[in-house]
Amino acid sequence: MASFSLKWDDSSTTWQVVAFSMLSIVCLYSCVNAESPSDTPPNIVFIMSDDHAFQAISAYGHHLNKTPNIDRIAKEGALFTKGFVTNSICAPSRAVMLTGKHCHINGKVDNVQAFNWDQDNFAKTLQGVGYQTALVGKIHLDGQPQGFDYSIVLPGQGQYYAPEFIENGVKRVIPGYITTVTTDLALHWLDQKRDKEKPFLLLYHQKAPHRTWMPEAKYLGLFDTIQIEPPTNFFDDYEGRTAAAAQEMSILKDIDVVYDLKLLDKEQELKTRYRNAFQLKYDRMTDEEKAGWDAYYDPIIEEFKSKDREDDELALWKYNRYIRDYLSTIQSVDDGVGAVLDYLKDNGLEKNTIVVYTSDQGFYLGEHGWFDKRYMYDESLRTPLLMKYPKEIKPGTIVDKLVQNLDYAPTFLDYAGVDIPSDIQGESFRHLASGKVTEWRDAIYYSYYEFPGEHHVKRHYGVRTDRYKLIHFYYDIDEWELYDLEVDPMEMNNLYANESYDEIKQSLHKRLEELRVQYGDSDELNQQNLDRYLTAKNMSK
Ligand code: SGN
Ligand code: CA
Repeated sequence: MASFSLKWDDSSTTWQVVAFSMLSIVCLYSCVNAESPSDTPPNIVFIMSDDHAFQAISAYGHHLNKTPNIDRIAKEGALFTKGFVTNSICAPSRAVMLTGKHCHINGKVDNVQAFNWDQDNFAKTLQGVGYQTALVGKIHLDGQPQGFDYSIVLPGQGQYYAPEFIENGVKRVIPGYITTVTTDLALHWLDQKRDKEKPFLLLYHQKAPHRTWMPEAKYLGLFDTIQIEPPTNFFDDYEGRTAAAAQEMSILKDIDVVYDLKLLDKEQELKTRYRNAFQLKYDRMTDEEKAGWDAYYDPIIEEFKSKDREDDELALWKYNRYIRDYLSTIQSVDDGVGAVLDYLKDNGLEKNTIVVYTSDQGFYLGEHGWFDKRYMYDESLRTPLLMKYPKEIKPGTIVDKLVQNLDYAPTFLDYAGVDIPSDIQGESFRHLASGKVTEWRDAIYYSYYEFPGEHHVKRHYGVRTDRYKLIHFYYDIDEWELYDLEVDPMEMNNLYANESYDEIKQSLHKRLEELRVQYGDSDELNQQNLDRYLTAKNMSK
C-alpha cells in the first residue's frame, strides 16, 4: 500500500509533499478507500440551499417530508437545534457567511446594495494557504466572486428551468433543471476540475426551494395523496403585533395563484399581477418538459376554476398547493446531497471531509399564515444546520447552543488550522460539534433592513437568548415586542407591556445594548444604511 503524508509548513504556508511512494498523488486522492493521514487538513463541502425551512427536514423531527440524504449528515455527525442567521434574507446572509462579520460591518445589509468582494473572506484565506476552492450555484452577490479558483454561479436569483450560469465570468445557459444541473456541476468539479493534490473547499449552493417553487418533472405530484394540515397559528390575527400585521406575505392574500401556484390557464382567464412573469419562466421549458408540466397542472387548474372557494377554505387550498410544490423542490435538493455524499464515500474522501448542510435563512411554511422570511420570529431567524466530520464529530451529536451564520468562517478556518483574523465577529463552533462544551455566548444579535421593500417587513433589530426575545421595529413605527419562547414558542403573545416581565425586559434591553456595542452597531449606522438603501432604490429620504 502506498503511503504518503502532506505536512503543513508554517513558514511558507504551502502544502509540501513529504513522502510518497510509487503512486502519484492524483491517484492517492482519488483511489477508492484511500485514507488521509490524520494530520491532513480537512476538505470542506459547504452545502447551502435557499429558503429551506428546518420544518422541512425530517432530521428535525417534523413529518412534512422525508429528506434521507440530508438526514444522513446529522446521523453521521451533528444536528444543531439552535442555528440562526443575523439577518434573514439571502444576499446579506451569504455576505455574513463569507466574511464572518455582521451586515453593518461587511456593508451588505440588504438585497439591493452592492457587495464589496475586495474585503477578506474565508475562501480567500483558505486559498491563500493552499486550498483549492470552488463556488457552484447561487451566491446572489453581484460581481466576480473572489477567493475561488473556479466559480460557476447564477446571475441573481437564477431560473428553475434552462438556468443561466456565469462560469468564471462568462455567461451560458445550461439545459435542464437547476437543482440537478447544479449538482452535476459540483460533482464535475470534484471529479474532473479540482487539483487533487490540494485540500479543497467546495461551496455547493442550490437555488431551491426558493420562490416560485417549480418542481423537477419526476417529483410533480409527490405530495398530492395527503391533505397537509397547516400550523396551529395559520389563522393568526396579529393582535398586539403591529409590524406582523403590516406584512405582505400572506398565503391567503399575497400569494399569486398563477406565479406562485402555477395556475397558468390556457384561456388566460386568471389575470393576476405576476402572470406574465410566470409565463416567462414556463416558456424556458422544452416541449417535453411543458407536456409533463401541463399533464400535471392542467387538471388542477380546471378543478380550481370549477369551484368557488372563499376565506378559510381558499386559504387552506392555497396552503396545500404552496406546500406541495415547495416540498417537491426539496426532494431534488436531497437527491443532490445524496449524490455528493456518495461521491465522497466512493472516492475515499469521506473521513477527511467536513460536510455542512444549511440554508441562507429559515422560511414560513404557513406559520402566522405566511410564506417568505425576513422577520426575527423563530421560523425565519432559525436555519437548518447539520454537520459531519468523522474524525471529530460523533454520530448522533446534538448541539443546542446558540450559533449563527456569523460563525461559519471562523469555524472553517479553525478546522483548517489557520489563525482566525481578529476582526472576524463570529466564533468557531468546532468544539461544540466535538461535544466539548465550554463557555459560549448567551445571546445573539439580529438586524433586518430591507424596508420599504417587497413583502413589507419593517426594519427591526433585537436580541434572542435561549428563552427570551426582544425586538424593536423602527423607521415608520416605534414598537417593541417581547416573547417568552418557553411558554409561547409560536410568538403569538407580545409581553412587552406585561408588568410581570419587567425585570426580564430590563435585562434584555441591557443585553441588547451590550451586543450592539460589542458588534459595533448603532442608531447612527442604521441611519446611514437607511440613507444608502433609499438612494440605491431611488426613493426620497
Ligand atoms: C424575490 C422573491 C421574494 C423574496 C426575495 C428575496 N420574489 O424577490 O419573494 O422575498 O426574492 O429572497 S420573486 O417573485 O422574485 O420570487 S432571497 O432569498 O433571495 O432573499
Ligand atoms: Ca433565501
